[in-house]
Amino acid sequence: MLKLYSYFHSSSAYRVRIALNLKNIKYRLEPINLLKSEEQQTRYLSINPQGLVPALTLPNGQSLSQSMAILEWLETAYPQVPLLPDDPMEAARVRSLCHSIACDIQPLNNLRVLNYLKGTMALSQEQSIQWYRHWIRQGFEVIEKAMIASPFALGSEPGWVDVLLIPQTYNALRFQVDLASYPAIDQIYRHCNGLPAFQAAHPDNQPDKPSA
Ligand SMILES: N[C@@H](CCC(=O)N[C@@H](CS)C(=O)NCC(=O)O)C(=O)O
Repeated sequence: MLKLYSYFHSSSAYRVRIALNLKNIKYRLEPINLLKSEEQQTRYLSINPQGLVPALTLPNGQSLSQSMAILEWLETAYPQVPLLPDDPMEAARVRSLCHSIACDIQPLNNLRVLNYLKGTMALSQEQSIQWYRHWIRQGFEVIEKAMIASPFALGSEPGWVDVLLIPQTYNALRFQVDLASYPAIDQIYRHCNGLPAFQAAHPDNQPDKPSA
């Protein structure tokens, strides 16, 4: 069985959880506690030398890292429920939107970046939160304008844009970014969160979520 190394709050792991669920692929969850720096322990570094979640291991022992590479592999290995359009131009547009989240928002707000800002750069908690919101708002301004379909980002079926947008919107709400300025994103978020594949991937429903 596939094993997904995941942390309940990790938006990158959340993407892969959604994609696996949408494709009805069974997997075993292997929690990696980022708050205990388990991603830096030797055992995990042998699976992903970058020390980031997610990672996916195959039954033959091979491992994959980087959520976008994992999503690409899932499209090839499990094509039955496609999450990317067939048309090359449409698929490129989807990748472009996804990269605007995966390359231009999330890396600026990653835990190690926030720790560096608060530690080495001596930013206050409030300043680091402003930083976090700034990059989400800047990204969402553009993504909002590209959301011209419903109920999913690209129309009647879920796809990669939803797979990336829902975790990023969850993070926006965690940091009190008001979605009133992004009504299309808000609508897609609400719609997806009503569906079993997205619910099962939600941070609140992960076995490694600490009990209150
Ligand atoms: N580009 C990577 C990003 C992975 C990433 O940043 N993971 C975060 C959680 S969302 C992480 O493991 N952070 C641990 C750390 O910063 O030490 C991907 O898409 O998989």
